[in-house]
Amino acid sequence: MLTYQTLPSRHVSEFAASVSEGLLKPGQRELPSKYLYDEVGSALFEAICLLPEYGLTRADARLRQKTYYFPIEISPSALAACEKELGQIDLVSIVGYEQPYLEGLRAVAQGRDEEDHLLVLFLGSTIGNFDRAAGEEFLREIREILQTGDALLLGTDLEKSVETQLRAYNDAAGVTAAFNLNLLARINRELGADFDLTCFEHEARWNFEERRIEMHLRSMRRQGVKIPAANVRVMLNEGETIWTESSQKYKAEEVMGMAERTGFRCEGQWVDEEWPFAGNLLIAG
Ligand code: AVI
Repeated sequence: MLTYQTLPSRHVSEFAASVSEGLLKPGQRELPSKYLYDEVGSALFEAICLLPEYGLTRADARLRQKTYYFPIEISPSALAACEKELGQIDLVSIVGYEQPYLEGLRAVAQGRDEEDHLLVLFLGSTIGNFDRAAGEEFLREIREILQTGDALLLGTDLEKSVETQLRAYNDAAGVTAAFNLNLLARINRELGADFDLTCFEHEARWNFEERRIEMHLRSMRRQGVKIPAANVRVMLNEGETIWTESSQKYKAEEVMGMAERTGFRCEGQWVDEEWPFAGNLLIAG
């Protein structure tokens, strides 16, 4: 008997439609990386941030200073954890927005007083999870919401040795593998699918042309999968992969170019000494 978790039907049908579209795509099959972050995925991502191989988060934190915070987050568990953690810090007032980023930012911007200036934080190199063109478009949309003189502090992971980058996305303890495989487990839980997780393996690749890490799930044998809530059946060949996430890596000067093309000027750039990662202070021009 199939048991589905009860979720709002709009959520299930959007998820099912994305899964169906991605898995039936000709050529490279794909699942959108935003679905990696359910409750389990968000907890695993927290664990990833503590891994010795994954230097991004510590680099980001080392470059950061105390600030007031309006967290915008689609994962309710991540938002609650953030409010709980930061709510205890003196002089930090927190109002959480459980919304997609740009919607939340619009709401914050609309609620401000005329004389208030906004400092927008987009940290942890989350921009890297968009492909380069979409990343620029995202910056452009942020710029449209801001007023001249507002600021955006943007975290961007920088290119480093391929070996180090691959280790960051294929850690020895297997946390990133669990994070990636949880996407299939989520499809099983929420869409009643029958992915056999023991027949897939996590793979991290460096794409030299696009300068990004790609996470894939490799089918270890020829196998069929049913996803009832998406009305989909897929046959996967042995060795075929499903592409689940990309993390673009940047050159420091490339970020300045992106800023200029999207209506910002780069006022400051701080690069961490232990892990090439840049905190970029962009001012809306
Ligand atoms: C959220 N994002 C910036 C992480 C990254 O590095 O692309 C997600 C992640 N995927 C695997 N490890 C971490």
